[in-house]
Amino acid sequence: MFVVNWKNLVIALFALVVPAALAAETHRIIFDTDFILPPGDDGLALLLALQSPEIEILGITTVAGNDSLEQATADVLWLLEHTGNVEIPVYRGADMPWVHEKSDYAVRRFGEWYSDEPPTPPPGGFASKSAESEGALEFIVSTVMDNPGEITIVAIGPLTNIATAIRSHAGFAANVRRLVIMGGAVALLPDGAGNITPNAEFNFWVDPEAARVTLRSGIPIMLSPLNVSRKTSLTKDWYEKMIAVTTPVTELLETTMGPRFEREPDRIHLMYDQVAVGSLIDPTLVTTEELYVDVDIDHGISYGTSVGGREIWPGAEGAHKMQVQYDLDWTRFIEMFIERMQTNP
Ligand SMILES: [Ca+2]
Repeated sequence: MFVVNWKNLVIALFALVVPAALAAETHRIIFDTDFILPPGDDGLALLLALQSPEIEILGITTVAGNDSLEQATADVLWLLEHTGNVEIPVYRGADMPWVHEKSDYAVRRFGEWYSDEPPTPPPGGFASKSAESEGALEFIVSTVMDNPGEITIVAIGPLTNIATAIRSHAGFAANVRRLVIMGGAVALLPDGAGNITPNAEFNFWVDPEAARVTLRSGIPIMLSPLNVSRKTSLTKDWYEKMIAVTTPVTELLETTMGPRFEREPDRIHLMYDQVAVGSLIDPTLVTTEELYVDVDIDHGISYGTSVGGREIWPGAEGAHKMQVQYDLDWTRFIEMFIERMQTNP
């Protein structure tokens, strides 16, 4: 007679289920970027994602920000080709913010988001890999809707593509697993000044209307604002530790970052987008506070400024709560970053 030994059955089931639960979660992500090559932050953030087994990049979507859309697209294709990642598809996104128009101020200050100049070739010439014919909006919406509740979006440029996806499809926001954003600066927390106007951070300032729609969408958000970027401090000493081991990635870093440290050996460089990616890999690296965060879209002196509060305040009735990073274990972060750069993929 067959008798079920319940104890053995439970042990067998436990052995099957527990290792899967304990295994590190792999984040399936869409990487949305106003890409610039290393030593620029998007380039280093992409290298960190590519070199990290916790992250699977389903596709890269480009947006105007640090540079024009076409330059960002050409440069990200180049980086993928030069790191042996040609299988990752790249989709062109928005080439201008929703409302913000080119201004004399924008031309004088950082960023080439408004530019319609043809892209200049990356070092050694354009990649032979091309962008997909499908656009970023279609890719973002279809990937999320085909995998409800499973896809994380890492958005490290102006939020034009993400907000357009939210606006274009009623069910989209509810089906995004989570959104990790580099953007904003929160005056309520330490180090909350802006970097493009006195109080506005660059990504949010380029497309304030898109930032507001995204932050109000109800998607669970982890925000990596300037407050936490300012806890980083990449010095020549750390750079030299990074390139002390020779791999294809550290050779690429030596070529791209080396001249900067030779020119200015004492300068301390901040890391922005890299922190957003790093916090997805290991959330214990950052300290957060849950705040309501909204974005000023009045075309006055605070256009594009993010405001964080512990309670809703007048004018911010549509704001949502999100995790806002304001501190970082810098040593543990940079040691992880260096270790990943030195790992052969
Ligand atoms: Ca960026």
